[in-house]
Amino acid sequence: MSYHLIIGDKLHSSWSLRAALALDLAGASYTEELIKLNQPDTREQLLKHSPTAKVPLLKTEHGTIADSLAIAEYLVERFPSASLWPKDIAARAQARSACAQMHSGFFAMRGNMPFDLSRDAPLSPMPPEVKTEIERMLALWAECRAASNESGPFLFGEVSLADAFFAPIAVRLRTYQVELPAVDAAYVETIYQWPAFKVWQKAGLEEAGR
Ligand SMILES: N[C@@H](CCC(=O)N[C@@H](CS)C(=O)NCC(=O)O)C(=O)O
Repeated sequence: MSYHLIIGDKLHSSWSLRAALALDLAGASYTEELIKLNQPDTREQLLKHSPTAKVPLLKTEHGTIADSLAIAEYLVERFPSASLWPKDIAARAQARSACAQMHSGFFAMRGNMPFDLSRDAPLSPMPPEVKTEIERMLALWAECRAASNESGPFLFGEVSLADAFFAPIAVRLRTYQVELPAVDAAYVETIYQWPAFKVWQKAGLEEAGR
């Protein structure tokens, strides 16, 4: 079965990036269709595929799946041998919890630090609620590391869906030049060295004419 992923601009669509990384982790073969966001006809184009009018969308033999988290869980079912979540049940529970927190929260960071792969400038001034959320994010990442018994540079040791969900945060921390403790700076670098991320980043920067 081949899948068809509908995404927004790679430069700007953080939720699309999560789904693409999840597909890469699964080892799924898929085709890709990019709908430019913030255009006069964006909504019309998106509505052709889903009443959500949002990306990412994954077209499958089981219908069109809307929402990055639902896409991720579908891939977990379809590619059981890919171990998309950590193998240990406690780590897996914490990985799911962390992704759900990302999915339903961190609105100050998301709102004040729009995702832009080409950015290289601090957020100035940084609103206190953003600072608080960055601190909470780094604490959450520490909770992930503490819950893992695997070794490796990713949040739960070996790469997992958690890293797909937090890759856009790594991008925000780097592109907004947030000063980080060494362990978090190393994690951001790990994301930037992830081959699937590099492919996306290159395409995103090309969209920006870089
Ligand atoms: N909760 C959704 C969020 C999807 C979302 O907000 N996507 C944005 C792009 S990153 C979108 O499609 N916006 C529609 C628009 O800009 O017109 C998910 O996890 O997939």
